[in-house]
Amino acid sequence: MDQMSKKRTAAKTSNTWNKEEILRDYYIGWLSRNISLLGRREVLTGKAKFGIFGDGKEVPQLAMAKVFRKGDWRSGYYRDQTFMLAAGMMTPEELFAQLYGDTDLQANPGNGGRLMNNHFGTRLLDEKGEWKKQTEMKISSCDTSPTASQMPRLLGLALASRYYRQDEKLAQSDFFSKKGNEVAFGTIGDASTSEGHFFETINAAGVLQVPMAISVWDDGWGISVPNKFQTTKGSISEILKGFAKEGDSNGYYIYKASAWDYPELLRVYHEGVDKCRTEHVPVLFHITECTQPQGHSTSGSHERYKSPEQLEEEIHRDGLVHLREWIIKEDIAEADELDKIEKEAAKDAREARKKAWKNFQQPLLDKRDEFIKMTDVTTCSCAKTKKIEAIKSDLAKIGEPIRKDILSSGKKILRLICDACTNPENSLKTNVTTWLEKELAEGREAYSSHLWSESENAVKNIPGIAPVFDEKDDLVPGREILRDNFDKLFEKYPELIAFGEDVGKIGGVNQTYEGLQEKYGSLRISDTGIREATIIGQGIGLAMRGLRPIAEIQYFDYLLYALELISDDLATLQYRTRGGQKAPLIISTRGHRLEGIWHAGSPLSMVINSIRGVHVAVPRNMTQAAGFYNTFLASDEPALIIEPLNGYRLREQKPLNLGEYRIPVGKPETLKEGSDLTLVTYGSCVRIAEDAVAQLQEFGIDVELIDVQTLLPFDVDHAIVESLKKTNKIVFFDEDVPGGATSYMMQQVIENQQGYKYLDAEPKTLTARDHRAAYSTDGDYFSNPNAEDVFDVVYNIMHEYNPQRYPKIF
Ligand SMILES: Cc1ncc(C[n+]2csc(CCOP(=O)(O)OP(=O)(O)O)c2C)c(N)n1
Ligand SMILES: [Mg+2]
Repeated sequence: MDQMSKKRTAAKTSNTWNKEEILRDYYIGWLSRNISLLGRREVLTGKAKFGIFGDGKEVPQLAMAKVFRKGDWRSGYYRDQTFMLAAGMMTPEELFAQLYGDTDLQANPGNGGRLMNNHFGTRLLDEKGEWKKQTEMKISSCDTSPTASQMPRLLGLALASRYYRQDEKLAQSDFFSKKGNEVAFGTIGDASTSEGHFFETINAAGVLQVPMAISVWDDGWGISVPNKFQTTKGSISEILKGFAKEGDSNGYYIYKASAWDYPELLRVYHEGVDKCRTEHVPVLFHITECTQPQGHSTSGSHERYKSPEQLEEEIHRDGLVHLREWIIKEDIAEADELDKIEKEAAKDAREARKKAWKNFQQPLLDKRDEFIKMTDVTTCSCAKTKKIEAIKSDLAKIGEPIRKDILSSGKKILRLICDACTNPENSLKTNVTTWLEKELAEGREAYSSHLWSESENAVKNIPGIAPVFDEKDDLVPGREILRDNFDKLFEKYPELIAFGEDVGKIGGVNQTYEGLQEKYGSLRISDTGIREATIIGQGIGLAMRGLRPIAEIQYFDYLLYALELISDDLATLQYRTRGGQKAPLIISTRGHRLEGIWHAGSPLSMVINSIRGVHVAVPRNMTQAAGFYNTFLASDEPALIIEPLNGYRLREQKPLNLGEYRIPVGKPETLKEGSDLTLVTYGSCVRIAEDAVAQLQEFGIDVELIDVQTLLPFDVDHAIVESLKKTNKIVFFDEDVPGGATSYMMQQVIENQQGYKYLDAEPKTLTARDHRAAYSTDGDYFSNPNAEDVFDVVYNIMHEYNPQRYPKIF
């Protein structure tokens, strides 16, 4: 650490306190407090929908901000507003803009109105969706609301510093890191430490020894539930003592300090973060005696569960009050000067509120006025009917109109316009329709963009490159195709890393990374503990810092442990930041058709309905699987690739252009053309379908077999409906539950692609049973659909269609 920043951190030079800096802290503390107080009022008076604030946690955050440098990361929660102000990462106006849900990205850059207030996120991407230089920014990864969901991501953010320090090639650039000197700061409430994600992360970071600095803001409560019901012995630092580093052991530096003790907080943050940064040892700061001057959030009042004595005691414990007393006691400033600062802070908070509100409201008022003016036409008498006038006057009376008020008035007016209103020039109908179209498009941009990447490297822009084969080559086991393809990829992408349970030393349970750890080192191909949630968090954090992780979940069924993060964090990241952040993580797993309840690998509807925003590829063999890795690595988006579990030993022709060929995403492949019926499936079910199709052919039924290849996105060019136009009959087949992924496919084809227009027979789904798959071959037979079931379903449709030609068999 250089001398200058040492001075800054200590706020003290040769035993004299740096007055200017301390008074600045005092000002920011009070500015933040006033924002909390005003913010709550904004909700109570109806200007904002919900509010949660940082009051009572100001002082420790002032200390944390002092040791937070450019290139550092935060992964925290809604209490950190003082930190964000003190670190210069947010302005007071932006805090209010968030509270109102302002969709103006200039005013509310973190998320453009998509998230409730105090969910902090730095814009890491430029307008084109490309990375900005991370070492020149102080960065907050964008918050998520589920308690402790910030923790697994934090692990990856911290771990990235290790890669940038220890990998020679990566250490050469200073774009994402300066030789791994960045600390990832985590914050969490005392009650949220009860979550599994917290403990899993703590353990993993202790094993990995990463520069992670976690602060627990301990106010003794998780909404209305006190500490004693949350934490054994009522103290997180007490029970984490076993994690403390001892001598040469791995582990943590653990600090405990009171939230009102400013000089001590400066000391512990300075010392702890310094060690964390230089030694790459994780640090835990247990900050006790935080308060909640206004209770938990605007959703309730703490008078309901805190006794009058407890409420009174909190007032005396207030960190800002103690800071004031300390400043006076240390002779740094006198009471008058502090009074002035407090007044100034209150005034600045009020002004910020006013400006942010005007910025938010004025465009809406203008929109409303413009709308009313635009409806004021005289070309047709219907424009002046009583009903329409009433709608307009109701709209004009709304003091604080929002988009919804205006649009809903527009739609209601449209219903009342007479049919004669066809004059294209300035007729009410034309005006209102044009207005609605424009406003709805604007609303879609504000609220529905960036579920998927909109950059040049979006998956949809990555064209396919066909695999090339030498017909003379022998067939090889499928796993070798994956292994040799990975080999090419590790060579091609220095930032590529892979990890998971058993991935390192033995190269994966199916040996798809065989020999690669020896070749590329144990940093790039590594084993992890059994900890699915943090395997995913590790991947998210690493991907956000410019690395290209493949995080392996050993079996698809175990993805459930990590689903919360994939759904809440990974899938929403681009969306919730409106294109401000991304994590191009590839999740690799294997599924379909092994045996028993927890290895069936088939509950696809579990993912397709919860992780929109992540691509889902369901390759039928390893050639296709390898091609998907190649495609997704060329893109900047997250993906889940489910390798077909029973295909590792099956022999396939090995492509010559490994690492290069790319399977296009969202493009089904027709594996066999046919004229009688379209059979749609994916993954390992393709092989069963092929068997059934051959059996059906013997009975004169010519099936067209389509492998959808990816479920998200699904058939982007609407190829399946083209098949249906020819066959007029369709079956959707998989081994998910009834109403699962087959119903999704059916909705896509019958409704989205308008397939219903071409049906000559009832469209059918063929699925597994409602229960999970039982053990053994017979268990599978009675749980999952098999080739005979496919035969029966298809044959019976043909029988219904033409009973003479296809007499009933079964
Ligand atoms: C997974 C999950 N469960 C429940 C909630 C609802 N919730 C929001 S905050 C909160 C209490 C958190 O308390 P603590 O971690 O001590 O933080 P504090 O608000 O006291 O700073 C709860 C239960 C949630 N957001 N996520
Ligand atoms: Mg708490």
